[in-house]
Amino acid sequence: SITIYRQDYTVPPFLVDHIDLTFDLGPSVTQVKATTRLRHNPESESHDIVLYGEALELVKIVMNGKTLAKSDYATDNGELRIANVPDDVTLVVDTLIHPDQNTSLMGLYLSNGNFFTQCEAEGFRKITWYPDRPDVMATYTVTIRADKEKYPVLLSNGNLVETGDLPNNRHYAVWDDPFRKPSYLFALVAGNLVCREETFKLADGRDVLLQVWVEKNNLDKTAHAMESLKHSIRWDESRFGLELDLDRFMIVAVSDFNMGAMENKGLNIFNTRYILANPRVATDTDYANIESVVGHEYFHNWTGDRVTCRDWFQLSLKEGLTVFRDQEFSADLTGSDSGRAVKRIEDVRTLRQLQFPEDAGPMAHPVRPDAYQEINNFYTVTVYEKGAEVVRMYQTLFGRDGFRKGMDLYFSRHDGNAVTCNDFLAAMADANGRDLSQFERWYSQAGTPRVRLESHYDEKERTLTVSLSQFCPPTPGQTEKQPFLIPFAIGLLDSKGNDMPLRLKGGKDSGTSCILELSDASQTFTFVDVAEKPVISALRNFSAPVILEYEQSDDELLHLLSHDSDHFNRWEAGQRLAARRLVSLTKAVQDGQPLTLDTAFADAFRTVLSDTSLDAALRELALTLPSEMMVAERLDEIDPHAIHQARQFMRRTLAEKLEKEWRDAWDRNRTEGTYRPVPSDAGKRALKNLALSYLLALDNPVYCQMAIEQYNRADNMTDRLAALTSLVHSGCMNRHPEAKALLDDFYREFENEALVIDKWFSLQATSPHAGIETITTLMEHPAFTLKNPNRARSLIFGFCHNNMAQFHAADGSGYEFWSKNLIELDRINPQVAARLARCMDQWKRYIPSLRKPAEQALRHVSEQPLSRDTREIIEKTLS
Ligand code: DPP
Ligand code: ZN
Repeated sequence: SITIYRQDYTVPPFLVDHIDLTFDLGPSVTQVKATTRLRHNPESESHDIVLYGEALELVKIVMNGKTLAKSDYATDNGELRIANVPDDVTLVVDTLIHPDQNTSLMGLYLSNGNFFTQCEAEGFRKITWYPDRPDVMATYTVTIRADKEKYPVLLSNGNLVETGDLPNNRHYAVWDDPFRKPSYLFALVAGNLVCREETFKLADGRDVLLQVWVEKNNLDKTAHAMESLKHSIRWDESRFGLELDLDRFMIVAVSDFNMGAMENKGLNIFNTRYILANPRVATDTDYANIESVVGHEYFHNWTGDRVTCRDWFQLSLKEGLTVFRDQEFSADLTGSDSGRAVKRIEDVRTLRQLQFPEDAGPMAHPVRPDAYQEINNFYTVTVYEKGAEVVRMYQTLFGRDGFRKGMDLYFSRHDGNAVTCNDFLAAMADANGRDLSQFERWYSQAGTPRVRLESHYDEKERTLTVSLSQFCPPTPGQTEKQPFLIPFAIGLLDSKGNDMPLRLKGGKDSGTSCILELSDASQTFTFVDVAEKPVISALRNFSAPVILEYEQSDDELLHLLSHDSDHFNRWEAGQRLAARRLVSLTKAVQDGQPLTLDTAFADAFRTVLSDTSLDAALRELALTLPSEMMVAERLDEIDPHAIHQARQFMRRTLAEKLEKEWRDAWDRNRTEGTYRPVPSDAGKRALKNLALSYLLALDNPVYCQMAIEQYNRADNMTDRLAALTSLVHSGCMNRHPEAKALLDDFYREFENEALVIDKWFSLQATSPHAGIETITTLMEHPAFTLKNPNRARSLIFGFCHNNMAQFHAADGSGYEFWSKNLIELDRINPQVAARLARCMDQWKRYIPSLRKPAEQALRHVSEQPLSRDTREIIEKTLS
């Protein structure tokens, strides 16, 4: 495969002023006519027009009125080049495409008989030959013609300017988008859909039309998405002064979708999973995800659409920034400090669980990658979540106001343009009068930096010296790293647990929390007037995406767990206490030693569980043990079975020792009245359901019964699904026929709700009791299909990604299952397959007995004909 390098960027030889697109829609054949006005780019030395195309049937190309002969252009590897073209040209390109054969879900395709498009990153080239690159921005006029009965609704970006009837029961609609946009933001939807709509008043008094389009049977699941959209509009107005620039904003839900959602200008297209909700079918987590994804796509209207990326290496310019914005949006909407902390903890958990391993594995890449073979493979947690952490650090360094100044400058400089990560950095630097050249390393260097903390308290001088040093391990292609600029938030607790006033030597008072700026390989900071030996609260609120190496004693961690005013670090202290023990328990399992858990630890958990002054949501987070993946991250060699046993042991022991408290938590956190997906109620449900899952670890029929009753009485999906999941995952299900009947009951009840059936597959696929036979049986279920990404993910990814104990079966059957399905999926949908390929990222760290079958499975896959997407991942994983 060809590797594309960031350094090779050249400006487009021709720019597009306007494109006229006409679609004659048919499922097996669609005709596309593209009329493009091109103009030579004075910044380019080339006079060649370069168009990109894939899986297109070219009918003809007409340039300035003259039909081109085959000899007038050259085609090679998806490129069509017309050499030595005059400065101003009009190109008319006629192509045929075949939506019903398009299983990749890129370009124009069918889902449940309706037409949809997905063009990011390079899907537009599956619609017509075009300079399909983000730095070519044009206005669009789109005419859609289709059968009136089958496709009553015809949508595209911008404003609807004309509709009418055509012969043969066909009709048409014309849409005009006045905002210049790159082709990846183009969208078309045609089909039998209905919408919830509302007129909404913007801050400047303008009325806009908001619509959420779905299939008819889903109209009763659109209220939350609409509410979320209105909240998003208000929030962007008040926090960033950014207004909706259109008269009409549409969201469409589609069941077959590779990603979460897509920010096409004025016509966002969403995976149904991030739109549809009512209490019967959606969990609290679904509600929260919908709010954040609706926000995310809406916020892209400014950070992504109005200011877009110059090239795909700059992806994090829009994604890191927009993830940061959606994180802040969700945090602000909770309306409380503890709500903000809950959101922060969840986001950091995702980063550590998914991004840290990526940064330490074969696919490690900088937030702004230097090279790729297939750009779809770089829609990663590094670009998104680490990218968001990088943006957050500007805010940590400059404060909310300084950050806002930088944003304002960014828009005033770049509105309407395609720019780079460095342009964003420059806006932040200039608005705050600061040289940020060192900060740029966050974009260019891969890997998770490690920060080591050592401290010394001088009783006589009443000083505390804090030494920080940083080191970033090598990553593929980057052996040496330069020091990063790391904002390191710190606080000091006295023996009573109170925050101590901080004063740096030679500096002024810095309140009770301050940011140390670590910029050298190592640096020492001295605090003066420190009245007693403090307990250090380090890296408060996770002020930088680093791994902190600081050995604190159990006593110190227990002190932080009970008293830290920084909610994040209270949670962190509990996680560190638990992780430390999980690592030793794992070693004990491996050495055949007896497993024990100390009373001090159990007591600390008891105290948190019983502390009703703490929000239920925070308690739930604190009492959730680090995942198996997190434990694996702390070990040089991964022994999945030992890790699983260690964690199960800890869960069971905490269940036994805290049985009474878990019971109380289950009893006292029932929510009153009708279901509301608000943070306070959701937190209670989370704690109650965590308690239930601990109690079920006790294998006591009383608790099985309790779960069965919760299932039967539940008036919402959160409680119902939690009860069912606990029954299945605890093994209760296998011992009690009454419980077993519930799985079938659940299926029958929700047979017509695709998203709930996904949950049904996934809860079984992730069960520690689900061996390869269970999974194989599920694969044969009539409701299973590889073609629908959500369904494929629920079962196959559920098993391969989220069922560590079973996927890593000693006989290699899990890996064989993986390779077989990967190969099959790759023929259908390369983008989704390449995600599945990532399950083996860590194979070189497995224990030797697993490394062999893992390598065999990888080699087997690499010997097959593969898509560019999957090939890139497999080769990097093996190298
Ligand atoms: N740009 C989309 C998103 O992250 C993904 N295609 O919002
Ligand atoms: Zn995005």
